[in-house]
Amino acid sequence: GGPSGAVGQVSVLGLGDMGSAIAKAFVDRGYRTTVWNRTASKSAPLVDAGATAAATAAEAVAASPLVVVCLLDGKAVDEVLGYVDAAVAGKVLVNLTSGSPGQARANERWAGERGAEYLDGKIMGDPPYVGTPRIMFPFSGSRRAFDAHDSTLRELGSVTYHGEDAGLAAVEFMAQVAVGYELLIGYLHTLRLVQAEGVDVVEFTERIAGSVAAYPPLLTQMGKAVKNGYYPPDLGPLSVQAALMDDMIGHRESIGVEAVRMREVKELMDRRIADGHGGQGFSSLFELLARGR
Ligand code: FVH
Repeated sequence: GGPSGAVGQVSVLGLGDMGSAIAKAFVDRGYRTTVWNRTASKSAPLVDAGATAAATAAEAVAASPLVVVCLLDGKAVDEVLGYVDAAVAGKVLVNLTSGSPGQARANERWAGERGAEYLDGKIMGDPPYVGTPRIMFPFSGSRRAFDAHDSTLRELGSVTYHGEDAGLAAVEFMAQVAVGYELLIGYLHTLRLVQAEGVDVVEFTERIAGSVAAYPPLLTQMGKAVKNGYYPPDLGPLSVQAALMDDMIGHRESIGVEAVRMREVKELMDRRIADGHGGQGFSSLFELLARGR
């Protein structure tokens, strides 16, 4: 450990549910941790655990070579960094706040102008999992800064590095969350069908959870098809799939369950077939999505 016996020094700005969990993880692992929060009372539990509370955000930034920011949103980050300003010189600034790739790139420019290095990170998981492999932290930005501090960052959970473009962690986060939401809205919508037919939704869910576990090889195959622009008949030829989709739409609507997304998929299939690609698979719909409507 370092001079104070600490394994390292880190400052954490923002002690909400997530920020507090992050600060606590560092304290518990022997880091000399300085904390700051707009509402100062939230630092009390961390001070009890061994952290040092800074009176201002600038003091917290000055206290450590590595500064982790975990606030509500980009607006909060802009506000807090606004009154930290030049104190970031020479620091590695790690922003874990949710936000867009554009916000991350703007933050990196802001840091660079003040002589700081910038890492953007996103958090896929909830506070109780901080410090376990169950929570994922994609990072992007300064490779040097990441290499210098990755052992500290890895204390928080499963860490991946996505490249020097500071926006790439946000890209990864938004894409991962988007796939999740797209899958989950389809699942919820299908529960409406299952329930309408008098099937127990919990028992159905246990079965579908098993089915979804078989999807990774299919996703891998479809990813390669999209990358190569060569579309084997995954899930069968579109000409066969389109007939099935008609049946599924007809059934759903016959029991009063809307089929809004299925109708969108069917329209894409019909267009792809009309373009002469009825022998290709579901992944070939990407060609229409790539061109937009
Ligand atoms: N909590 C979760 O499960 C999710 C998991 C995935 C990632 N998200 C993101 O993590 C960021 C922080 O989320 P959080 O859960 O810690 O959020 P809160 O508990 O609401 O704490 C918000 C903190 O932000 C401070 N704050 C808000 N506005 C300002 C501002 N204008 N100036 C300074 N600080 C601000 C707030 O301070 P206070 O209200 O205690 O004074 C909290 O410290 C977030 O991006 C999630 O999307 C969490």
